[in-house]
Amino acid sequence: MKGKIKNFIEFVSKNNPNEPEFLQAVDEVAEVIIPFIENNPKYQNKKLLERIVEPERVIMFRVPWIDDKGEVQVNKGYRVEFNSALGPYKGGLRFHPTVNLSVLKFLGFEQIFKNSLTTLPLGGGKGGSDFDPKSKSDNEIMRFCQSFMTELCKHIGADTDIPAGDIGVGGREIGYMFGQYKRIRNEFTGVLTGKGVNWGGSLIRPEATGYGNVYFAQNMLNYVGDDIKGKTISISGSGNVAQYACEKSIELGAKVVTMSDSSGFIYDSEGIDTEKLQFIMHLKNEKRGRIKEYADKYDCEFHEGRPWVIQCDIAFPCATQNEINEEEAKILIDNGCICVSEGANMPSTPQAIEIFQKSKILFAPGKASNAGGVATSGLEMSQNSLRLSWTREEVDVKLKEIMKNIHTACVKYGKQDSFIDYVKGANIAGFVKLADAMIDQGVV
Ligand code: NDP
Ligand code: 2IT
Repeated sequence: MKGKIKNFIEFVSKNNPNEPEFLQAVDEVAEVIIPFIENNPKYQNKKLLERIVEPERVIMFRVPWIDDKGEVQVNKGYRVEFNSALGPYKGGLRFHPTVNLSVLKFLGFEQIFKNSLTTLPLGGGKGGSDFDPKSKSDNEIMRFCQSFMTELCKHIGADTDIPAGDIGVGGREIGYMFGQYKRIRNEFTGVLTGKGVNWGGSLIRPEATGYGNVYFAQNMLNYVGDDIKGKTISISGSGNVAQYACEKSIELGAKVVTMSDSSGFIYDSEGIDTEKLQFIMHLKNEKRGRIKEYADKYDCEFHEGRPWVIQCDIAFPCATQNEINEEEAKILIDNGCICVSEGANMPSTPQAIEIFQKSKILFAPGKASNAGGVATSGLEMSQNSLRLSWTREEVDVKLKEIMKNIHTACVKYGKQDSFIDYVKGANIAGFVKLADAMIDQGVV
């Protein structure tokens, strides 16, 4: 078995040179799915995994724009349309200087399995640009988004490919891109999700990834007779996912002691309360400032680096990929951490995951625990098609139900003698639905 997995990884590596993040994501899936296929003849001799690792289509384009000084700038634009067996391509857009094909292929690949887990009719895709939105004016952001959409609008559509937000892409960027799409295509459709609630967006979509992650953690804890109430929580990041993971954690009676950005983290031993969280939301969403300003205002600790050195019962990594390494995983375990639920995509390195699993703590991979965001995007698409909007409560009930169902699916396929292997559970549950659809649809 080890040989089969090794051969497969070598094959993918040879076909996709210089794509370490993509390979990391494929490796995690292959370790689980190759043995599963070995035991299930139905999935053999169809080259299913070989087909899944090859995107159906990759679009790369030039994004020229003019900055406030009148100078021409050029960025790279991408959309990876990975798999449409379960529905139109669906997944976010990331604007960050670290964006490249490897990063977007890892995200698109993860998205296929995640979207399958949501139980909604969603294929997988991802896109973005190496554009850095930091310290750009609103006008520069608008001109960039318009140029980006001028090309992207040729490739997407409400029944083809429906992008949304991710790092560096929030309500403001979605608004500018939607405006340009509508202008060029002369169509008011649900071509993007994460739209403003006045023009087709869904209530709870901004909250959904963070809330969904907390719901997933609560499901894991409840399953072993525990509860989030009274727990000390460490969160990384201070963007969309982190903010709403913090809000829901506070609401459910936990104490959140850290948040971070790329400069460092704040440690508030008293706990971040609702009022302090409002300060962070204003700081990050309106002022676009640095998290250090929180430490200055509330007179608490600020440190460079990542928050995993702080004692916590639960960790919610909500910033970016590979932000918990082996050493940090050991520190978390030594400090008594009992649950890690990934809000970000692939925030734990493979070595860190191994530590968590050996320690048998509750560990949820992002494709399961952060699926609430894209699931609520799916609900936004449903509302757009119906041309009506559901209340906050209606959407929240559906989100909770979806997270519970994902948890149940993970337990079904991941149950071991003494713990639940959520990595195995999520990968197999995601794969089965996808593979069945691919078999039904023939070799395409
Ligand atoms: P935001 O842009 O709103 O926030 C990102 C946060 O992470 C910021 O605090 C940012 O700090 C920090 N960050 C980003 N890159 C790095 C880095 N290289 N090193 C350290 N810190 C970093 O993004 P989101 O909250 O939307 O996304 C966070 C994570 O959640 C990503 O992994 C994303 O893929 C994932 N995700 C998002 C979903 C969504 O609906 N938005 C859905 C599912 C997953 P700074 O401001 O200093 O850059
Ligand atoms: O990683 C993700 O799931 C997202 N960034 C959200 C994608 C979406 O289409 O809502």
